[in-house]
Amino acid sequence: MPIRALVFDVDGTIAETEELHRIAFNQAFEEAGLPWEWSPGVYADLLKVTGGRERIQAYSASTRSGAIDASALHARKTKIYNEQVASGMLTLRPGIAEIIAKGLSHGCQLAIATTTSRPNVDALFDMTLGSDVLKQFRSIRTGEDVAAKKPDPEVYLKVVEDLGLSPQDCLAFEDSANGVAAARRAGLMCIASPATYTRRDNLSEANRILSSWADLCGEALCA
Ligand code: XBP
Ligand code: MG
Repeated sequence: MPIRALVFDVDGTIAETEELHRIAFNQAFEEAGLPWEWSPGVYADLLKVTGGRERIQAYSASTRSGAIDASALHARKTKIYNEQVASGMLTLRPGIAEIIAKGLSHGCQLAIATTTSRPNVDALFDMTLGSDVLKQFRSIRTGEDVAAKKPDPEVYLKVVEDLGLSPQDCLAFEDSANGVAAARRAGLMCIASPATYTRRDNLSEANRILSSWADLCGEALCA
């Protein structure tokens, strides 16, 4: 079956973003006067809960902290994260720019299926491939567009519907077990390559696992 669309996760797949997310969460907690500091080890466990607001809620419930405004904390965290990204603190994972360029030159549709918030996607592209490249993505579905985040397939199903294709026509790029599960449950083929924070995830549901996206660079990806 020829592949007609490449669908990209963002965090951990396009770039190693999670350390910056962690720092932004901690800064938002400090500003709010909360005695919370997520270490890298704690954060790796917390990543099982997808979505920053949901992560804050889950952590708050586990520490029985009483009432907190998770939405306000998350909005502040998003602002801090955007400022950090805008100051040039992220680079793309090796091979990603080449895969996107190849998809475009072969007439393949491009799309994004992510749990993160839309401003974070815009900020990342602004500082790396540029907003003109992002404009060439036919569908961009983010955490704001879904009722249930990954591993629920909703975000992938929305992308496939936007593209007017069958799931079997689409190839997903993911770095985490939750992301692979979402893509596979939606019926997409999935290639996975673990990021630093997801290196211990079980990615065996993926059709193929790579140590680096650069391993794909010599291959034809789409029809
Ligand atoms: C990544 C996430 C996100 C980020 C934080 O999942 O779970 O929640 O950690 O982003 P995926 P927000 O790579 O599957 O999209 O704070 O914007 O939610
Ligand atoms: Mg990811």
